[in-house]
Order: sequence, then structure tokens, then C-alpha cells
Amino acid sequence: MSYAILKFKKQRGATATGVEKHHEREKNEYKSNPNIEPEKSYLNYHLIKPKLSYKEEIDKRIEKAACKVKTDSVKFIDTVITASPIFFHNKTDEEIKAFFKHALAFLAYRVGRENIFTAVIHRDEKTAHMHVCFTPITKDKRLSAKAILGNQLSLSKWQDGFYFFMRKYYPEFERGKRFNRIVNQKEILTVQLEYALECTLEDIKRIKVEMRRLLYTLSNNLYNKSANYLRKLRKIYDEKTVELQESVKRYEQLTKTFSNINEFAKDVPVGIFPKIEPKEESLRLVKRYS
Ligand SMILES: [Mn+2]
Repeated sequence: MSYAILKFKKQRGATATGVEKHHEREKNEYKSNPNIEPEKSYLNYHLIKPKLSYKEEIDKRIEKAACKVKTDSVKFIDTVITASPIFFHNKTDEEIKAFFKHALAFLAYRVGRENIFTAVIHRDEKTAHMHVCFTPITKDKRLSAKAILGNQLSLSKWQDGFYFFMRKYYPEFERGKRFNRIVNQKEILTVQLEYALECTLEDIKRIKVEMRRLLYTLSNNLYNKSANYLRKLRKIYDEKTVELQESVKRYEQLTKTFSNINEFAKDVPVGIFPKIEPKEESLRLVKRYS
């Protein structure tokens, strides 16, 4: 029996440096936390790496949104995402990374990717976990932890949303204490599609870079390499072209599914799960490309 775990901690600005020291492993010693094994810290990695200090990342966002800040405002939310230890047993590093990527996709959809300034995975403590920090800035540019996290009830809706989202990928997860079958089917589908789209876009970008590199090599070696060598490069280039076309096609298909999402979800009253499953086709797409 295992659980996917999502926990929020509201933080005022003053704690930013302390939180950063833990998350980014900026201290030489961690006497206060005997769970940390510094010799394993090299195993930690980021899915989102901060460019500035936490304080600067926070201030930059607040400044950009020009939101009102009160002395007691929650300036950032410190999120921990993990699962029961047993879930990680027998999982490869790649599988563990995939788990955190799915979880981050969910969070980014809910709180806005632009609000997230760090997502770091700790492998040097007992159980693998991810720390994600974000500024609670709403779409209409208010700094409001309450609007984003909500009250007790919506916190339990957060847990439901997270559980149902993760369960699509990991059927072994069980819902925690308060099992509440309320979730928005459309939201799950949307997050999965967004994630699939993002992966496909990454593919397209990668292939384009590879093709540019090939062209560069080709133009530099046009006169000093054998015809055979040039033919080989040409062949690889042609293969990349096909790969690129396929990725673009996949992207278009996903976008189309995306625009039909309301159709898939229209018979599902918001808040009820699961009346009907989304159409086979979209599930197949999501499964294949996410
Ligand atoms: Mn940690």
C-alpha cells in the first residue's frame, strides 16, 4: 500500500534564505538534520534550477506583477512531494525522475509554471523527495496564498486532484485518510495533455538542434571528406527530417485533442469522478506520448 504525498508550507519572505540553504545544500554541515548524508548530495538534481537567490527570485516575481505586499504576506510556498518509501523500492533512477516530473507537471498546471522558481530532488536523505517553491501570485496578479491554496476544504480537493492525477500513472497509489471522490476529470486530462505537448515540443527542439549541428558539420567538411562520409551524413540528416515531421504531426494531433477537450469532458459534471472516461482515442494519445 503506498501513497503519493503532497505537503505545503506557507513561508514569509524572511525564511527564504534558510529554506534555500537546506534545499540547495549550501551549508557545509547539517547537524540539525541527521537524515542528510552529505556524501550522497551529488545525487541531488533539479527539474527547475533557480537562477538567482530565492529571495531575489521571489522579489523579482512580486515586482513584475506589481502586487500589494503586506507585512504578514505569505511570499512563497514551500512544497514537498514524495511517496511512501515502498513506492520507490525497485524503481530505477529514471523511473524515480519520471515520478517527480509527473508531480511537477500537476503542480505547474495548478499554480502557474512562471511562479515556480525551484524544483530540486533530494536523494541524500532517507526517502527520495522533491522540494518545489513558488510565489502564490494569481493570474490577476494578486499575492495570495489563500487564493491559490484555499481553505481546509480546497486543501483536501488539492489532495484529491493530486491523487487522481498520479493514480493515472501509478495505479498502486491509494487515497489517504479522507477519501473523497470529488475531482475534475477535465483537469486531469488537461494536465496530461499539457505534459504530453511539452514533451513533444522538447523533442522538436532537440531534433532541430541536431539537424543544425549536422548541417554545420556538412558545410565544414564539404571539400575535405570522402563522398562516402558525406553520403552517410546526408542519410542521417534525412532520417532526422522524417523524425521531425513525425514529431510535428504528433504535436498537431495533441493540439487537436486539446481543442476537443471540452467535448470529452462535457458529460462530466465538475466535481464528480468518474462518470465517464474520456474517449479511448484521447487516452491512447495521452498514454503514448506522455
Ligand atoms: Mn530535503
